[in-house]
Amino acid sequence: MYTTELKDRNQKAAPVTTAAEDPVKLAAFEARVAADDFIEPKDWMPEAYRKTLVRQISQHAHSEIVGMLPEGNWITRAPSLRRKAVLLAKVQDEGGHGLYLYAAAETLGTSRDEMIEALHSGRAKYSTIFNYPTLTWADIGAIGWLVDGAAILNQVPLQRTSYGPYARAMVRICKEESFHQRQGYEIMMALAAGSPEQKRMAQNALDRWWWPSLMMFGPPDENSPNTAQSVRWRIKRETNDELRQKFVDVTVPQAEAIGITVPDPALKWNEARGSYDFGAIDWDEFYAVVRGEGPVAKERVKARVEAWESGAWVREAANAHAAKRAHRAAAE
Ligand code: FAQ
Repeated sequence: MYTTELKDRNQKAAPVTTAAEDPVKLAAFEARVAADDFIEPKDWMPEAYRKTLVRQISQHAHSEIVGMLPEGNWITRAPSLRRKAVLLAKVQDEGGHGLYLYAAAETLGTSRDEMIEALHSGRAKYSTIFNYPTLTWADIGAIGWLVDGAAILNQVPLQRTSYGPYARAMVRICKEESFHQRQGYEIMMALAAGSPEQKRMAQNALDRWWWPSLMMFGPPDENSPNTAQSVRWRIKRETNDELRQKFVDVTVPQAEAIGITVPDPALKWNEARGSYDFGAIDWDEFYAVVRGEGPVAKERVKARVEAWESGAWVREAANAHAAKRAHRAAAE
């Protein structure tokens, strides 16, 4: 459904450096990025590049593990054994994505504990989309179809992001997200072709998840403080608005194909642009959710903190086991 296509972009932005940075090293770094070389953990990099990567990758990792919660809510209530097994596998995949991403961020010199602490204390962000509740089974379809669909469009270009460990983590993640998107769409197809009540459920889920899905791509380019520099460093390969437009163009025909309606009266095919025009996004809502005021934001962070605290014994046992093995190995 989605292809691994890339668009080469190099937006204009002033280089961000600190006074202490060696201009020769900086020039060599910029040249490697411009030549589409991957930057690796032990390579020299500007501090601002490192900082941007830690910010983006750790936020991405947090999104994956917080993103397990809305769907986890439906594992015990999935309508059949098959649906339950598939959903279990999907939620488990998201945990794996978090793991690869935390590991990629660690290669930049930040520790897992620091990142987790930032999430728990509210200093770190995670995607706004996971602060909305999953009210019906159709929401599980809508998340797979729309949320994973949006995530793939954002992540396919990241397979060519300039930082090697992040790019490589994305390859497997994209394959799995592709399966997730299809399973979500298949749930929506089944509901949309079901009883009138099931079809209403599918429509209602689309009504509630459509606009938050468009917000996932971040603020409009003119209000995105990080995009220009990140595109210049080839951390981001496409801008927020470019990806959002792609998402609308690919998703509207999918809704039409199963007979449900995108809740946007302003949505209209624009022949000249070869794209859909769409209505205004409620950016006040977006910023409120970013500030932690989403409908279930407190519940999400509380669930993560509780999982961390109740899992302390596992970390202690693993550490004790590792220490015992190290001690034995040293004695041999
Ligand atoms: N939510 O200047 P920009 C998934 C913040 S994974 C919250 O445009 P940037 C899989 C942004 O951090 C979903 N905050 O920032 C799954 C910045 O604040 P900061 C996550 C947002 O970084 C599916 C400020 O606004 N995907 O769904 C959001 O250049 C199903 C200004 O924004 C990724 O993280 C938002 N939606 O662009 C799992 C992909 N948007 O940090 C489970 C990688 C913006 O300066 C179930 N990340 N902000 O304080 C990216 O591509 C970028 O970081 C963007 C934001 C596009 C998210």
